[in-house]
Amino acid sequence: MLIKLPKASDCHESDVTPESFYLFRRSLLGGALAGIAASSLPRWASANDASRYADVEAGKAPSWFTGKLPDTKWQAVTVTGEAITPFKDATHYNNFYEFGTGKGDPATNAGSLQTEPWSVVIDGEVAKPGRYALEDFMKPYQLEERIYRLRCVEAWSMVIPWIGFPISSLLKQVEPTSKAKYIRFETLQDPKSMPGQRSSFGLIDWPYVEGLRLDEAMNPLAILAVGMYGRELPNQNGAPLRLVVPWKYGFKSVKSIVRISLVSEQPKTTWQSIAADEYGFYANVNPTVDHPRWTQARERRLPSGLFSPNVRETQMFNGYSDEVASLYTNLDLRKNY
Ligand SMILES: Nc1nc2c(c(=O)[nH]1)N[C@H]1C(S)=C(S)[C@@H](COP(=O)(O)O)O[C@H]1N2
Ligand SMILES: [Mo]
Repeated sequence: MLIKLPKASDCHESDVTPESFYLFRRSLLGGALAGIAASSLPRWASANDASRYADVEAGKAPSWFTGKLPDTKWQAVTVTGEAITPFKDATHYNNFYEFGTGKGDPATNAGSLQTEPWSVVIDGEVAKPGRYALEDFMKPYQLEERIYRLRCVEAWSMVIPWIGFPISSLLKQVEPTSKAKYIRFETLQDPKSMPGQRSSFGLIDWPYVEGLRLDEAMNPLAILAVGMYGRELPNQNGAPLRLVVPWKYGFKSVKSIVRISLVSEQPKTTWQSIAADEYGFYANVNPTVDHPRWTQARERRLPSGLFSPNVRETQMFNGYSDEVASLYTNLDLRKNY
């Protein structure tokens, strides 16, 4: 976010949407594409994997993930009329400062992140705290595909097909007490595998922390993701577990989560600590409230180039007003940016 933006252009080019970037139509997919015996599965369960999208690199999915994948509710939420960002862009243009501040650094460096074994701590104001191996943590949840816009505070955006489950389902499991008012998420701290945490880039007080009000976390759009593009999360996108809150700027969507705490006070978040006048706790996408150093009225939809900047108008709550505006009826969004 400590970046120089190209001068925002006023042009509104209609998006070019190469066919290959769209979801493959389900009717085109046979079991053969999935590399599995289609006859052993119900028809609707075949080929529900990375072959749904063009040019997806195969990963090394853990068995708990591949075991759950056939039962995924595909396209549980989607965007219409907007192209899905190519996998290559979504995985090579990243913000993950633990692996460097350049957009290509996470793809280059995140291979050092060990995602297996992985454990998640649930603590704070809950009836059922605990420390879980990720495969046990995931047991209760059915996976859903959520195709969401992702709008970075730096004024670029993508459309990403996530795989995850609603945070409301997690909260049902762990039973917040009446004192729980916020939920706080913490990224792994491991300087051995995260070069950004050992560099002299001393601005950030690791680990990366984010948070939501409890009613925001309960909103059906708020998910914890374990996959994208029909496969498990690539490390640079926050494997093995990350937050996705599509109506907020991307920095709220904290990656590689190891601790989830229910708390009574508003948590102090990483970007607030760095520059409270630029990055607020709420961070709702809002085209009418500019960042002190640039406009938030428009965004570059990736892929974006010099000759096809692919600029579009930013929408209130990133286009999710119908679902989330009611959370903020009593809040001054100019003060609570
Ligand atoms: N731990 C951690 N989480 C993070 C970040 C980070 O630097 N560290 N960057 C955030 C920002 S600014 C954005 S835009 C999104 C980017 O997610 P993506 O790389 O999957 O597109 O991750 C967010 N989550
Ligand atoms: Mo961002």
